[in-house]
Amino acid sequence: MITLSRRRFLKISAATMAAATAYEGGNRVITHAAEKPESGTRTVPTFCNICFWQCAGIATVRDGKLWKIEGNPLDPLSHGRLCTRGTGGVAGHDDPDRLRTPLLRVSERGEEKWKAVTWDEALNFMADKMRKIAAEHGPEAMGAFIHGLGGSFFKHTLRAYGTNNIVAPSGAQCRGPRDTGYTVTYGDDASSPERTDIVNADCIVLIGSHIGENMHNTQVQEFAEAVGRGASVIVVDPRFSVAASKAKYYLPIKPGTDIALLLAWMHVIVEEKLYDKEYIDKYGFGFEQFVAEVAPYTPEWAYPETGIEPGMIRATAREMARYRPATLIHTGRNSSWYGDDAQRSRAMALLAALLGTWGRKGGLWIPTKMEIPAYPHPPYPQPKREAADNPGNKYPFTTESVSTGLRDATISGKPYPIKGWFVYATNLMYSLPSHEETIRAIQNLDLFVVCDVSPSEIAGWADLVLPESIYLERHDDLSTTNFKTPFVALRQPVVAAPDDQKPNWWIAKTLAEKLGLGAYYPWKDIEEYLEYRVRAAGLSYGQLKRDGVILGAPKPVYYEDGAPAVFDTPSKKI
Ligand SMILES: Nc1nc2c(c(=O)[nH]1)N[C@H]1C(S)=C(S)[C@@H](COP(=O)(O)OP(=O)(O)OC[C@H]3O[C@@H](n4cnc5c(=O)[nH]c(N)nc54)[C@H](O)[C@@H]3O)O[C@H]1N2
Ligand SMILES: Nc1nc2c(c(=O)[nH]1)N[C@H]1C(S)=C(S)[C@@H](COP(=O)(O)OP(=O)(O)OC[C@H]3O[C@@H](n4cnc5c(=O)[nH]c(N)nc54)[C@H](O)[C@@H]3O)O[C@H]1N2
Ligand code: SF4
Ligand SMILES: [Mo]
Repeated sequence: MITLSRRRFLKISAATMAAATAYEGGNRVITHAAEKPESGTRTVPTFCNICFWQCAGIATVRDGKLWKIEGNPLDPLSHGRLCTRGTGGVAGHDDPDRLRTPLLRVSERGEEKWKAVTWDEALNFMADKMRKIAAEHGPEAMGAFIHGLGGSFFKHTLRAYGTNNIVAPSGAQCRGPRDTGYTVTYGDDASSPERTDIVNADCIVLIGSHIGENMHNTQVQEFAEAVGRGASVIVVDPRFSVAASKAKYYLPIKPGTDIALLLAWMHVIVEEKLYDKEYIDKYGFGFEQFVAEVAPYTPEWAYPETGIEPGMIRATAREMARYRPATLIHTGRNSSWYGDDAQRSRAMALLAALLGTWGRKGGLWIPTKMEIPAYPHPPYPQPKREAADNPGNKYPFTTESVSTGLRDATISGKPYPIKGWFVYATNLMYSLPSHEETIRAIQNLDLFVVCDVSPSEIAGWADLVLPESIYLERHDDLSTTNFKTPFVALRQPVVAAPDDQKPNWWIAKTLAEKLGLGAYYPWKDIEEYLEYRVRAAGLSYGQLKRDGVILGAPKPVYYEDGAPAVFDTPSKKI
């Protein structure tokens, strides 16, 4: 087995850096010759990037040094409180291990020998190789693995170049099966952040979701509140999680047997007629077939499967029904677990429907979003071949790209060869199953570029490593995430990047210009882009810069308040 040596990579990149710039260690203060060192305290609103939740925060700089970040009280996600990872985010700025300058490999892949190069050299190298790949194999032969909001400008450049082979961990590695399960049931997915009305729920069912440990800020705050007011909590987890320690009912299930429990719960709810008949009559389709399907799955049948006693299965089914529709069947998030995950999520979605909780207060709200027009750009060229990650629609129900599928295509050369990889903010060596297969795929590439903030394991394999400035040193695209309240948040630089790191938008734009695709970036700098978009939505950019967050007019999020009950399924019903 080929092992990864992050420590060696670190050593080399640090040695390269020593030659490239004089780095003075952890507490470097940036001063430009003519300027006086900054003194006093100032605050800058921005939003967090340590996870995808995008909580808005306010960062403080004291005497020119990044000091701390706290929640922005205007933010409906954080309510002025960040999680411990979010408050720790400032450490990224002074991280002595961070990448500092573009690095070009000077040896074989897998051997870690690098030279520091300028951005011009780095992006010329990348653009030349991308042109060659497009000429020899077509632009679709360039693939990308991109995680998070910071990748949006790279996606733009890659689409302008002509490839549709852009994948993300959200599909095969994270919430893909869940969103498939909910989409086949309701015609819409579980959303991100999840549409979970924890704050209004009287009964909360956590099936493989360890709120508190997974740190999703809004959910943790709402869960603490719900526990405080005595909501009934049912936790199903093989492991005694923190959430389990707060539960009224804790069901230590055998791993991988959730579907058996879910079928038995639904059996009890149907048999004892505890379901929401009115809701099912109005929105449901195929209820008779459903009743017949769950008939054999008694709690006695589920007991040896799950290890949960029949009495406990009945008691918890009744508890859920007792509080409906304010019973929240939490959708979970990461669901790429055992291979039956989409069906497991589908069963959870159906349980929620049986209790009439989708679109209901205390259940699963209907997301709203601030609509912000895009900055106009020429249309993308139409790729000549279908995306390589899901050939022949092998996974017909997936709502996301398939990251392992792009890797398979790179190994097999089928449905066509993939010759370039661009990897942004995802550490494939650890997060994609089987790093042996990832290494095999990498050996087939003509170009392999990684953009990261730190010398990740995957960066150790790249031909070219692009160092990004951390989120507290850059602008990004606007945050207009799905939520109960429409809002927009701005990320803006708090401090300058300490070395030769650059923001994603600058790298993506400069690369596009070198590829002759400058027409896709008709703006001079990111603020021109952001200001255009904010104004086009009828909002004030000045206000957004000052406050960090602008709330939109509230929209109904429950059916009873007028949220539209639309199901984009073949039957137009649940
Ligand atoms: N601290 C921290 N927080 C994070 C992340 C992180 O890396 N660190 N990652 C973020 C990301 S990307 C995501 S997607 C989320 C993931 O967070 P979650 O969506 O909560 O998912 P998991 O962490 O995969 O697992 C949740 C729980 O499922 C339990 N479990 C395992 N097998 C079974 C089973 O067969 N049945 C049942 N019922 N339970 C089972 C586990 O014991 C665990 O407690 O967390 C996010 N938050
Ligand atoms: N065995 C196992 N595998 C899993 C999971 C599991 O529970 N167990 N969880 C799965 C899930 S749910 C997910 S979402 C995936 C997540 O897997 P990944 O997508 O790999 O996410 P992270 O591990 O957070 O790695 C993020 C990378 O981005 C870099 N980074 C951080 N900030 C920035 C930035 O601002 N700019 C740039 N350019 N880079 C940045 C970090 O240095 C790091 O190298 O893993 C999946 N894989
Ligand atoms: S949940 Fe924590 S890490 Fe994630 S965006 Fe919010 S504060 Fe940052
Ligand atoms: Mo995830």
